[in-house]
Amino acid sequence: MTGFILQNAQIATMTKGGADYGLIEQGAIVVVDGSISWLGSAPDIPQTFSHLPIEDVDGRLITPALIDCHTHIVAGGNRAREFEMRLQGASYEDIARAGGGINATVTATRSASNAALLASALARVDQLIAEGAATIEVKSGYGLDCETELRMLRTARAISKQRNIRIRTSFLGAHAIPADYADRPDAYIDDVCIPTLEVAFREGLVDAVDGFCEGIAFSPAQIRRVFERARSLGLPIKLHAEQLSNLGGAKMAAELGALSVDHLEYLDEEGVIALSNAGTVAVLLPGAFYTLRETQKPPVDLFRQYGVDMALATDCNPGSSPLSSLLLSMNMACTLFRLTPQEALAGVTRNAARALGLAHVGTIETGKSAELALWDVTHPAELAYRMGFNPLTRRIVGSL
Ligand code: DI6
Ligand code: FE
Repeated sequence: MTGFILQNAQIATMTKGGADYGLIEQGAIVVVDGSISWLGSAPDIPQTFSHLPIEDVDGRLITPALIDCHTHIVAGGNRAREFEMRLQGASYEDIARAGGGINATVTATRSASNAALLASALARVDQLIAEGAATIEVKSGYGLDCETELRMLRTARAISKQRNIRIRTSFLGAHAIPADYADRPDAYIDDVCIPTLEVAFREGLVDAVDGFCEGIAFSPAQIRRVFERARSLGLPIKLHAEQLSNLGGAKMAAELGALSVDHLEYLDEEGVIALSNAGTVAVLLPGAFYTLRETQKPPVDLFRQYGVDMALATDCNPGSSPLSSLLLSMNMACTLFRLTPQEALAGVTRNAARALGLAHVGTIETGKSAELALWDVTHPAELAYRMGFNPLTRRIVGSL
């Protein structure tokens, strides 16, 4: 048995029901073979661990390693030109309808080499790792043809061969209607999206299935067909829903047992109740809200009232959220959506794990994987409070 003890720590366990971050002051964590074997007050460390090396962390804060549960981190090119166009008055939807937006990134992704796709993704992944992330969800959806969707998913898997990070992939074939199917979204779903899902699944490239349910993308009925195929393959589902308008996508996804529904600015109370009944996580994406200068806020008070767990993610993508900082996402969620710093930290740890269906990470508890972040702060609220400052001392991800 190999292991070590971290002691003289302030531990934000983030366990459910734990009052105020589940804090343990003057705490110790015993890590054996990559798992948390014990945690508590330093004087109580059991004798059986007395042979393990001890590291004094000088009163620093330990949290679960961070989890980014919604990214489009594999993508070709960038859309800085659209940023300029929006500053001159064009809306995100205007640009999408004129053939820009997601379809502009589709063109760039199709023409990018595998090496270029991986290199640009790794630059963004490294930013997240530098902030203590140990798990990143990565979506396809900028291929919209079989070959490029598979290349995106293989690139996502390749990230975890290059870096010490867990990657969870989501197949997002139903992200946008490609130009060659412009007026035939149903044909795209039947002829491209579902067959590509089947091929990707057989190659072991898919951990979950996502979609974009919106006026500029797919209807709930179209997404439902993709989800029914996903479920018959035994794959979990999640959905971009109610970002720009309320089409009822979140309710449909929740009724099919979705792990999460994401964005949700336009979700109504009926939708919130559907999430609550299904135990579906609400993933908030303040980077997209900020970038698009949205004014409609997600229904945070209703999520609290109905006990819907809120996760937070970067939505790292070249169009609506060119953001690769979870710490800044936390700050934005507090300032823009009025989350508490504790809710923000739960959003990138415990609830982000739930949004990905991962039971063994996201909190600091006996038996869970020892995936930890060590911070040079005196109180956990500091993580959400600062902007553009990274107090990470170290990431501990022994078991990955
Ligand atoms: N919603 C988003 O925020 C991203 N995808 C989606 O369905 C945006 C993707 C992009 O603009 O490239
Ligand atoms: Fe997204």
